[in-house]
Amino acid sequence: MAKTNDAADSQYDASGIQVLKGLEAVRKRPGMYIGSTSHRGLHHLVYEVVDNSIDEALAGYCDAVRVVIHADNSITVEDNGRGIPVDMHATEKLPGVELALTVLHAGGKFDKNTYKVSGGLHGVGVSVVNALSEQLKVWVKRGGSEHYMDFHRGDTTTKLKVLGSVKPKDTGTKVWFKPDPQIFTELEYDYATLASRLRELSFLNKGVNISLTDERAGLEREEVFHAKGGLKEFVSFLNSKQKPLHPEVVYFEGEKDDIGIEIAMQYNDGYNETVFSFVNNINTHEGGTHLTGFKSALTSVINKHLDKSSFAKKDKDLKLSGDDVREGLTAVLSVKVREPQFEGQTKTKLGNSEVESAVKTTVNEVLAQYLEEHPRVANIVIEKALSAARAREAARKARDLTRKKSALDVGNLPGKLADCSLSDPAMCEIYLVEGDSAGGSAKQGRDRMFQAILPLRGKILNVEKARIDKILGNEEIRTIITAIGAGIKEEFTLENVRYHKIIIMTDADVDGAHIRTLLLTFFFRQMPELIDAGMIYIAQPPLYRVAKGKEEYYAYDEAERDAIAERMGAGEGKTNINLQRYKGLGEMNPDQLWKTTMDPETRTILKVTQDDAFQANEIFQTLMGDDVEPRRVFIEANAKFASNIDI
Ligand code: 0RA
Repeated sequence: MAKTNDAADSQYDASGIQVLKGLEAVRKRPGMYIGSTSHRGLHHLVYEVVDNSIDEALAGYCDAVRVVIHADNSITVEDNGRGIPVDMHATEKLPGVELALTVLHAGGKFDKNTYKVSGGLHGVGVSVVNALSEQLKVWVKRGGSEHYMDFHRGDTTTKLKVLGSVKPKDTGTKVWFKPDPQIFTELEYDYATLASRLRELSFLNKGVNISLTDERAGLEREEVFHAKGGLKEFVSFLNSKQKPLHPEVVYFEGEKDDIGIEIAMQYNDGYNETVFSFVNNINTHEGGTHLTGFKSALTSVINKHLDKSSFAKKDKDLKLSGDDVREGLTAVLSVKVREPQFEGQTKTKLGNSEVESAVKTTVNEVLAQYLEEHPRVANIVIEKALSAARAREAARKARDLTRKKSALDVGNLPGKLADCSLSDPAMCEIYLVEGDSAGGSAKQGRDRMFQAILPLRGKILNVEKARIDKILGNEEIRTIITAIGAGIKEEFTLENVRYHKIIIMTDADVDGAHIRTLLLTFFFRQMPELIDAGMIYIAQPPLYRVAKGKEEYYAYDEAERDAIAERMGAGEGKTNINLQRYKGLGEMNPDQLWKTTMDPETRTILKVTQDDAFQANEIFQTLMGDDVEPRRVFIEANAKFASNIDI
């Protein structure tokens, strides 16, 4: 590692973090480079290396990537690209491969033009993986030789050497690394998490073979991801649990103004919109200009087609909204942009304005022509959008009839809501509480200054299977929307959210897990911006109370309970220890609920984040779709919900 031992915090001056050179900075502030040092960051290491291989594929030099999870949770990533350069860099006096692995951001330095759009959410390069690995080894086949070197926590331990000769056309890079336990709090790789991202990459990079092998004892398995049809296969995969309305996936691939554009779409008979967008293989959760261009073109093309068609007479008063034309739509949009600007809460929103017009023009042209040439598909799409519009219209009329003000208007706060006194949303939180009795305790126990309580009775509607009119017809859901105050879907406005912490508090049993999942599904589908903004939380009520006389402690799992009991002398045969298992929130009195679960000084709340929208979508489909059995099995096995919904 570069010698920057004097690089302390004082060096973080106004001119920015660039002051710290070398990998010391990465080890000091790993979170800044890979986001987290737990599950997410651990997996990010693999993506960082794989992204480099995929870049080789994008540049046209690589068509196979192999990923192996070894028995000790170390990782190998191997590709058949050109191999990292091994020649001496003229000024830095180090071989290219050593530069790439020991200097921050060295990746593109020596090859800016051919090295394509470069993925990697943080774009940090393989040197970061090196810095955060206890050990890293690299083999490069290039120019007829196999080269090797290794590292320890970012420091070179074996200088570049030649191992032997290979056929000159046999080229590629193999990286093996072992994540550093000094850095990571989580060291176990999750096969499903890696598989999901690698599958996604194979869809996004047509024709590249990506294999994943798990060598860990008891977990042995292997999969090969390969999509000849690219996004077309992606959409078929996403729709595999749905009933498509037309057999063929609408597909387009091309280039405009130096921007690569690939789009695939297909309608199903459900009511959800599943539109994923990517920029340079990065999932743009928060959308951006490419998605805006796509959506506005879709709405306008379909409306234009409606005007021209024979539908126009009977539905001429209906104007299809964006939500209408996207009901039941599964689509993936992938663009390749040379200098992407990422913005937004999670830096996953594309800012480049030129991309909007390129995508819009392209979709306008291509889709209009497609609808002309495929009248049967066009009719199906328009029927679907019209029926969505009619449902929306009916829902609106029903609302207008039953009350003067819209039910979703904040002027009409629900009676069940015990609101807080403060009005600055940044200071305020709302607890969505399962059941009236726990709701009552929460109301008494809360700090009414900043904590609002909304008790929810019984199960809320499963939005995965319902259409907007039914969703809005459900009282529990309407109450939640009104209390939050920011609308849903297209009309959702983050600035109007009335509480910056929305905390789901359910019982620690199967029913509680189900209600929590229903609520998360609702937020995921109707207000995904809340998740991106990091405003959804899950309360952590204790499972046990351990008491002896006036002393009482709360435990959040069995191990903690036993440790506390041990400390109180359970092992010495003391019998006056009282162990209570809480079956529901209602068993706690207001004071206990405050102390254990609501007091910001002492409580733990888990923030709901969404690592992988694609995997989350699949999970919600499985959990909330028509099949009851997989849902039951999943919920019983995962009281803590799903591993990728990093809660
Ligand atoms: C810098 C320049 C070139 C390739 C690479 C890096 C490269 C890095 C990795 C990491 C994993 N696999 C990789 N494959 C390639 C361009 C080399 C050239 O100009 O020939």
